[in-house]
Amino acid sequence: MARPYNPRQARVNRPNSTFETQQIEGRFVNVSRMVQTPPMDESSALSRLRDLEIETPSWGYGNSGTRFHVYPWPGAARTVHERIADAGLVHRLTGCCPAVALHIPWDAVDDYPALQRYAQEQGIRIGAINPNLFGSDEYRLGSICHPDAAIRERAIEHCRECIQIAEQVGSTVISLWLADGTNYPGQDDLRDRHARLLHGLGEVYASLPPGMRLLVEYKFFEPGFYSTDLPDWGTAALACRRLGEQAQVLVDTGHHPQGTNVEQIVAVLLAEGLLGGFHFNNRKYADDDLIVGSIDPFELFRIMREIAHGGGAENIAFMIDQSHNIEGKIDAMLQSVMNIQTAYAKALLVDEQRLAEAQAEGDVLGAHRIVLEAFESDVRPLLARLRREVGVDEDPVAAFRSGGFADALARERGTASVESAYERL
Ligand code: RM4
Ligand code: MN
Ligand code: MN
Repeated sequence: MARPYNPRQARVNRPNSTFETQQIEGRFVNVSRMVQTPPMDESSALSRLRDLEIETPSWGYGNSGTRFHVYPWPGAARTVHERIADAGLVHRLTGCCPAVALHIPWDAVDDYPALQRYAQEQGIRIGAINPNLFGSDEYRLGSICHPDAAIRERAIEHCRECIQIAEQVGSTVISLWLADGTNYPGQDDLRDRHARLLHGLGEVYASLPPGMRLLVEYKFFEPGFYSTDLPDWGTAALACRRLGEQAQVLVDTGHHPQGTNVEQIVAVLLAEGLLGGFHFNNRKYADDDLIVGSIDPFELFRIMREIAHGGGAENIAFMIDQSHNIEGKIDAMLQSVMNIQTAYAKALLVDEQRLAEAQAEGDVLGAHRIVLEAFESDVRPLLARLRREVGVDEDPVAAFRSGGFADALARERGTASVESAYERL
């Protein structure tokens, strides 16, 4: 039997919604972003592309591997200074990566202002500071959700230390991912863990200076295989709502179960003013941290379409979070950066006017074709023009490959041998 007709439900989010429903919606969502915009011309697309800044991760420049083996890469960065230097090279080759994210204590130094000066010498700045709440024996049962209050306090203290580091290097973003979780049903009390989570995040939030944001990252599994304490965007959003305006959600594109509609999460977080930033990478099965857009470029396009369409991109931190097991680090980072630009350029070409009309007319496949048209456009000439205008090579990967950089780094740094956790036993 057909469900009874509910006029309010039928009107929600339709262009002809009544004043009453608009008011109800307006309390929660930013209705102004629904205003139609004309199709974008090339120079507007270029200026939006020029504004797109991508932050690369220090940990993406070093050797990394799986639990089976770490294959060393000739010339891979070994120290924080080498990681920053590589991020600087990526910026020189692409013209759009002016910041590098740090992971503490992986990138810990004694003198942070000196490290910031070093980054400046490399032509970049230090971006998000990532507290590391998993790389120490005491975190076996969690960090800020640990059953022992003394460990929880140490974890919170580490976050406070990271806030101070951020202040010293002039960064305005703390990017927090918790490895907290459990492996077996019954291992710990889920509601108690949630309470500890909110308390711990509250303590960290209270230490933020004005103007600094706390980006809360979620992940549905790993290293916890039964539960993680921040498993999804909903839990992260609930926490951020409680914390206040300086807390926003960080979407790592590899942190969802198979088949999740990531662009819809992005759309809702944008509408709610809760999208703080991204960790871009690509996945096939798990948290694979592969090159952005390498497995599913259409998903990347759909995500960037929400950014292009929604506006407000200036407040979003576009960060890469990937690690490379069998490939060259800098080459991989360049390919990720270029893939993000490609997806964004295509997303900017969606004919919003025609799409809104097709949607209003209920032209299901007409609307779909308009989105596909943009995805199928060849944006290489547009990106070549962008790169010429910012003074870099039209193909940064080709420039890296032919520029002798890899050989020079391999000569200078050699090939470090790295052992995996198993091999150390
Ligand atoms: C996690 C998560 C974090 C990253 C670590 C290294 O899976 O994505 O953002 O800092 O890996
Ligand atoms: Mn991440
Ligand atoms: Mn991850």
